[in-house]
Amino acid sequence: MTVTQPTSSPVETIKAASDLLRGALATELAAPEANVSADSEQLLKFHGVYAQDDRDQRRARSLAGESLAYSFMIRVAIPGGRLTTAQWLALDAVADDVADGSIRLTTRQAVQFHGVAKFDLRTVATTLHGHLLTSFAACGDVVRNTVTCPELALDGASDTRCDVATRIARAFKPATRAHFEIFVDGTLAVSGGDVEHDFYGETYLPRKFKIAIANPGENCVDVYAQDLGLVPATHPEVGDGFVVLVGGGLGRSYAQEDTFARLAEPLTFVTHDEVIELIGAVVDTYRDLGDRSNRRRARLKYVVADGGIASFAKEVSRRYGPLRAPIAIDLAAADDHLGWREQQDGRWRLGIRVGAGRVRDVAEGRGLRSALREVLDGRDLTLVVTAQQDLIVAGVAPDDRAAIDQVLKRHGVRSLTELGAVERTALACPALPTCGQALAEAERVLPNVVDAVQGEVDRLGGTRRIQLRMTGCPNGCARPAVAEVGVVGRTKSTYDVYLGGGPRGDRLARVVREKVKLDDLPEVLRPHLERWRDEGREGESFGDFFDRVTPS
Ligand code: SRM
Ligand code: SF4
Repeated sequence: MTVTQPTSSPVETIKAASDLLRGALATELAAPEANVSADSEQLLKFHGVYAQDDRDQRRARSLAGESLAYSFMIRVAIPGGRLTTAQWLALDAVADDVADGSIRLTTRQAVQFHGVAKFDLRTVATTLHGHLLTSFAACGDVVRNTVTCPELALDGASDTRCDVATRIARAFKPATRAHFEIFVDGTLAVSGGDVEHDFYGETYLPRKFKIAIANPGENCVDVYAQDLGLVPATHPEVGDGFVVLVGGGLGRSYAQEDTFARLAEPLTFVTHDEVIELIGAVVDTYRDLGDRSNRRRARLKYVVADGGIASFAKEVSRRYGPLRAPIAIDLAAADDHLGWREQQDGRWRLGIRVGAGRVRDVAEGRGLRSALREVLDGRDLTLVVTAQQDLIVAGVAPDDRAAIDQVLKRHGVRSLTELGAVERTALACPALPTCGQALAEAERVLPNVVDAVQGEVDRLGGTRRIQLRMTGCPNGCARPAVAEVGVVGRTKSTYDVYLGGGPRGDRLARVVREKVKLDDLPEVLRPHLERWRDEGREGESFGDFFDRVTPS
């Protein structure tokens, strides 16, 4: 594989000059301004912090000659999405004390706070640190939060399997003490003693690097959408381990035609003991071969796509040693993990649907946030954020289920039987007003879009499920590129409509209509849905049907 590295992008220069992610952060965070410099915005990302402004206020403020309404988003990396009761309650307090009153569960099992003032960033970081949580490396050009199927994290898996996300987090968390010094301790050590891992070096990775671990049986984590995916399997010769997939990623840019969504493909099989070293070799390969000149084409998927998987495998094996051939995997449709399920230890867990991942109250003391506080009061439970932006409350004693149901009901949290089929699995990214990249609305209009799509599904008669995912731009944060119906922001008032992904997450959806107004979405979907009703095979999902009958 030949590598040419022309001029580095400006972010590469910022990283190189940052003294391992310090830059001028300490000074700028203490300065009276509400925002930070553009260079510091880039470095803040590594610390899990995004500079944002309230886009609803942009126009009025600019007309009034006022500065933007700056605030910050903080993302907390939670390996496998697993939290203790004490950790959840600490996050709940942060939501009120310094954020906008909501806890936002993400499509990668993390938690975000929006609307945090610059001067409160350290308070949040200290609180997180006190509860063995951190925002460090939740964003930035590093190995990100590893997503794990809740089934592996909660039961049905050996310790070695369910601990992999934590082992990955430990192995690939940057070594620099910058975060602790700047955000937690407040005292900057005299620099020079800090050494970063070789796989990062002073300029870290070309871009973000995402890992997910699927359940052997189903694909709730969208394992094909990852830079590196692990699928537990048993090898006929070496026993238990993982099939390793590489080169997935869903973001693309309207402005740059050589960007695209791509599914990961099999690279090798590793045992549990080998997995960290193999990931290290893939990360090394990416560090060396990833594009550092153009951030839009800097993800691993372009290295794999441009050179081909065979050439990529050769590069990895140069750094790792001979690679075993991968074995076949067969992932079924994603489980949404919702409702009451019995655990292997005889306790129960409840998967609660959280619309677009936004945990908040609808009135003072009433709503999901308050309900969860009440549920956790006097109980020692485990919580798991899912990759579908939902929350599982686990470890419930069998005779305690009714009491928990009552608390949720009193707070207006609807049970599984009260949810519509479309609503049950619909995802949306935050988009406006917080996301600086949003071209159109997503989370805020999701309930209306769900109603519109549900209306069309109801017209078909019977009970059918369909998977809807919506984003405010083609970066694809709610993974619309692999959905049965993907609605992707194109302009302020229009969306591109994608159809034909599927619940197994192993196929890319295809664009069927561009620049559609939301009011026209039912009309665009109707003929496809009617054809599914009339010509679909018994039990065939909409995505599978669309893919079967639509020539590519
Ligand atoms: Fe994302 C950037 C939100 C999962 C692809 N994503 C952003 C930013 C930080 C906007 C920005 O750069 O200024 C968004 C913050 C908005 C806000 O106000 O909170 C944002 N992404 C999210 C979350 C919160 C969406 C959600 O509804 O939950 C997810 C947080 C995950 C986490 O906990 O780490 C989130 N983002 C994803 C996913 C899905 C996934 O990883 O499973 C993708 C597609 C997969 C992929 O990476 O290809 C995704 N986000 C992007 C991209 C495109 C990257 C690319 O290389 O193509 C961007 C833009 C960028 O990085 O410059 C982006
Ligand atoms: Fe923002 Fe686009 Fe991601 Fe939505 S998909 S959160 S609009 S970057």
